[in-house]
Amino acid sequence: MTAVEANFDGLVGPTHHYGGLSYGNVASTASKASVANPRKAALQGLDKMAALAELGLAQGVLPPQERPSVALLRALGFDGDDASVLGRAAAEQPGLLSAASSAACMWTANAATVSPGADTEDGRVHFTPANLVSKLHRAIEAPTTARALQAVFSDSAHFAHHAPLHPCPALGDEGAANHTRLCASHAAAGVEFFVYGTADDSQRTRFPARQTRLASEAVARLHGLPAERCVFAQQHPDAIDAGVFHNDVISVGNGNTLLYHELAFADADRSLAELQAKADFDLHLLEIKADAVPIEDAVSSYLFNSQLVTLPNGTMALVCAQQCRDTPSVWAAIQTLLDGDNPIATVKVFDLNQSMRNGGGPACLRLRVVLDEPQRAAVNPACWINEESLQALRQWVSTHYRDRLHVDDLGDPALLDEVRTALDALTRILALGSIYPFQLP
Ligand code: SUG
Repeated sequence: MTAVEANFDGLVGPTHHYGGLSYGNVASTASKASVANPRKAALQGLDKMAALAELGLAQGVLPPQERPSVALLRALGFDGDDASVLGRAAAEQPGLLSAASSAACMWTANAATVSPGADTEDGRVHFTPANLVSKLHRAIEAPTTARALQAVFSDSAHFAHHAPLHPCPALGDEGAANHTRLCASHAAAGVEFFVYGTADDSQRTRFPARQTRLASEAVARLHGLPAERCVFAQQHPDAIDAGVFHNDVISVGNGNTLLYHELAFADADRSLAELQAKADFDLHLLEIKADAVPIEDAVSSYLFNSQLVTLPNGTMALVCAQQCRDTPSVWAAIQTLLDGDNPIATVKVFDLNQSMRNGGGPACLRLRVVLDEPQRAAVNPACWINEESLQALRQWVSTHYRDRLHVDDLGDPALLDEVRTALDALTRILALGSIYPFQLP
């Protein structure tokens, strides 16, 4: 049986803005209250999806969530009709309104942890939506994410959906951003590599460590992964304090290759030896030294948030943000990789600046789902990216999105109407049925 790795990118929602909501994510803090361009953000994301589909990769799309979340604001005591809720929140608690309006679900690497059928006990693809408890604006994503994933991967013969872990700091779970899978080929059983920031909810870093070991272990158990094919490694605390809030900001794996920074892991030698021991294939462990790329350059360029993808010809491409080309140490490191004895043969550069300014690079924007042929055939067909869906989605964005959005605009009741009109149309384009709160009875 053959299998492909599909990338499901998050479609950037119409309320994309810079709220400064993610303490510990240096780009988010630096961009606070600057003017965003939601239309450009969504089109930049679609351009990346189009290019990966063009390379011959299986590319899907996941829908954005309904924002502002009037339900969150009501639950926090703002009442009256929708316009009054927004107006009061804007006047009294603009930070809460920003959290309720965040388009952060675009970063689908945080939507869920996904284990391919080749790795799981029952042969099904297992999904656990991330609870994202570390940040209010992200924690509210989980219930709708769960519904969206079930709408896209609905056939229970092929797909198993778990509930998000109980939402509490001890079980902080940020999904696939802290998880990668190494394998000889996508169809073969792999080794699942879980990276956590802290063992439980004790905090030993200046910036928050968002993922706990307890959570990663629970996900591995739920997915029915054999212990002899799982590795749990701790993130280096200095990396977290340099702005590495998710492990995918400092390492990326694909197939038999793991690309990582010297400062990625707390006990790198032990963790990587365990990884090599549990893999029944030769691993390419590609370490980038801090002398070559200082951690600050790694964080500002998002080198390790590049997507590492296997092309149909069997070589790998590094799909990076243009900040990598603009950072001399990083661009030099990429040239060294391309010249080296490893599977990475090409680099593709993308302008994802709208997302990057909130700390979201190429790999943040995608959720990887490995699918064998029957599983691939069972995916909601309207969620695949092809010429037709791209045209419909680009047209949809151009019709419904603003080209300028600032935190001060979020209380505008017209924005809520625009969003609902847009999302209603989107559920038809992506054949999702009713998944949004405003569509539910
Ligand atoms: O959770 N930024 C996101 C970025 C997530 C990146 N994902 C991965 N590394 N996989 C976060 O910090 C900023 C929102 C704002 O400030 O408006 C934000 O949520």
